[in-house]
Amino acid sequence: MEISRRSFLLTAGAGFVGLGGRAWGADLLELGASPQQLETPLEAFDRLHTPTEVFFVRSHFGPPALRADRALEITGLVGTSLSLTPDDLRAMPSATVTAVLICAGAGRSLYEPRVPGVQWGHGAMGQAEWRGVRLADLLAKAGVAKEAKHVGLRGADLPPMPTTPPFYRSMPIARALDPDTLVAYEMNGAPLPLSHGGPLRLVVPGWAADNWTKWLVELELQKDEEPGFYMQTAYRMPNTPVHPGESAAPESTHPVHEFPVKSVIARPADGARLARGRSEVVGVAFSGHAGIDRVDVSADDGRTWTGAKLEGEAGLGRWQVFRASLDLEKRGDASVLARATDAAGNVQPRTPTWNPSGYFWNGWHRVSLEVA
Ligand SMILES: Nc1nc2c(c(=O)[nH]1)N[C@H]1C(S)=C(S)[C@@H](COP(=O)(O)O)O[C@H]1N2
Ligand SMILES: [Mo]
Repeated sequence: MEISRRSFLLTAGAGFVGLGGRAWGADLLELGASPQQLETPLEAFDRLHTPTEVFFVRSHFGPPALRADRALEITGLVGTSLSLTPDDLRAMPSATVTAVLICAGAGRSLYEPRVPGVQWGHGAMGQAEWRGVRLADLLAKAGVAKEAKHVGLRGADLPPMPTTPPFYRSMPIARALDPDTLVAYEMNGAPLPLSHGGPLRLVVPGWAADNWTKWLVELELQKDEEPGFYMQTAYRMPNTPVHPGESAAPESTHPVHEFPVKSVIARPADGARLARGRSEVVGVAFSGHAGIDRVDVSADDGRTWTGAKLEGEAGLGRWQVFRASLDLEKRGDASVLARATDAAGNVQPRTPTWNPSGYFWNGWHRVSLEVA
């Protein structure tokens, strides 16, 4: 794996301007070039909204051509098939949610033994304010037939070869009707950039990013789950732990939906050299099951913990910033850990259970330091 620190200017966002035009000490990290896989530098995880310029980018085949007026078709088991342009959506009542977008493979590189796939560190995540139309409103407009149990989700991006399966997904109708499920056209107050699925993408707070279809062109109301590789094979977890080298039978797996409770430290940075004394620890914490209840930090490998202060609104699939002060008394090597607990009682584990696709790594985040 090669990580370069070249500058990647993404399409227009919230116009974050730093000294000398440079907004961040570190730019997006390139984990793949074709298609682009870009990871957010951890220093950005000290705030409620991740600036669009440093928001991670991932897709299976790369973006389709930019077409700001690309229509969305609503088809299948509906009263009336619809074709709606982004302007049609903008003319409808809008809804706004602040929610975490996290790749199911975030943290994959930390599993031992290693699992094939993009070797993400902690940066395959971000939180944005998403604005769009409730999917429930669109479905009501089309009129959903009783037999419809799933919504097929298709994007405009196509695989490189006809033999490669397309990234077609579906979601159960109940999740589609959740008032927080949106078809978004804005991210952080600006039109959704192409790299993040513009003009239209799905927003599914609390669920992993594979459910957040980008470049959305078709919603098909159907009886069954979408067939094909990206539903039946990929994005599934074993129901009971399997050992490295083993695989689970498809019927003893479940789809990757709610992401587990997790926290990530933005500061101090791994490898930092700090002066002896009190040091501030800042980061973000979230869960796909419930709001965050508490975050604790430790400077003694988890023997004792200190409660952190939480900032922002608590909510399922929404991150809060945590802040704590730790006394680093001894000179030499040190490390700081963070551990989040959600309101449903889920506690971030020291090490998560290994799984064959390396999904949902949510172990305690450890940063190693030198105290001088
Ligand atoms: N149409 C389409 N949507 C997609 C994908 C894709 O390949 N094609 N990748 C998914 C995955 S795996 C991730 S992690 C997120 C990444 O969203 P981002 O690039 O806005 O961060 O998009 C999701 N939506
Ligand atoms: Mo992903």
